[in-house]
Amino acid sequence: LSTSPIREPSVGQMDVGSRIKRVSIEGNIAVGKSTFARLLQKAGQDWEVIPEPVSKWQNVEGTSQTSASNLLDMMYADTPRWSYTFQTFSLLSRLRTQLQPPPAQLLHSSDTPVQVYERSVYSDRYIFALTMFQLGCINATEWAVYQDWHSFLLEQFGRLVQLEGIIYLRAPPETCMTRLGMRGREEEKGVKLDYLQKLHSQHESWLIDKTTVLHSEKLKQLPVLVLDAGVGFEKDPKVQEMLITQVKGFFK
Ligand code: TTP
Repeated sequence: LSTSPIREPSVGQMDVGSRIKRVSIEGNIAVGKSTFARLLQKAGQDWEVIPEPVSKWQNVEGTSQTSASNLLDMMYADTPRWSYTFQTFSLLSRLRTQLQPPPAQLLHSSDTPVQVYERSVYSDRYIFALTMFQLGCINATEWAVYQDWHSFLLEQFGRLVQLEGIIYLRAPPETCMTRLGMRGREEEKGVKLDYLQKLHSQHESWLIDKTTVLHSEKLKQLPVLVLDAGVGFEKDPKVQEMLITQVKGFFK
């Protein structure tokens, strides 16, 4: 287990407007973001985890005329038809969840309160929507409309969900493929290794090589903590402790 040799400023060195620091956990599908988020929650009372609203995507509320639908399933079953709709909805549901006011105990905590997001509005755009556009599953018009929505929503609300850092759980796509198979989420049955490889390269371009063209310079300068998630950490207390120590160092 090791961290990346890339040296970044720590979160604590950043000029933070509020006492609460916001950090997102990024990484490939099935790398273990939720497991890691739960670990963080257990390790620090001043850390609140905001889970990803996957269940909302699996159960989009119906109206009096329509029944509920599973948009995640629809997206995997007919990707070119549903990717744009999926990305627009995931952006909306994520923003709505992340805009909820923090619990009072977090605001009044004496230490450094941290909100941990599972993914962010940035991975929505620069990992998934961009990949779908590059694969031809979102057309040029849909991509333009999506980006327009994204930029507008961030102009309006970005300040309230602004990140001070990113934790990148990095693992080979083959490892993620194995973990994805083990968890057996019904909708993901058709996911192939080459899709995970593409998403992996997208994470690398954004968070390691910094070659993704981002909408803001500030975003490019966010500190990134790279953690090796290739080693299974779910059941190994020693590995967990090592990872937590690295995260605590990042917050100093
Ligand atoms: P992930 O956000 O990768 O969540 P996960 O449950 O795989 O995370 P982990 O196992 O690391 O805890 O993706 C959830 C599902 O939604 C996955 O099938 C990919 C899909 N998805 C998209 O297609 N587009 C998106 O923008 C997002 C955020 C997810």
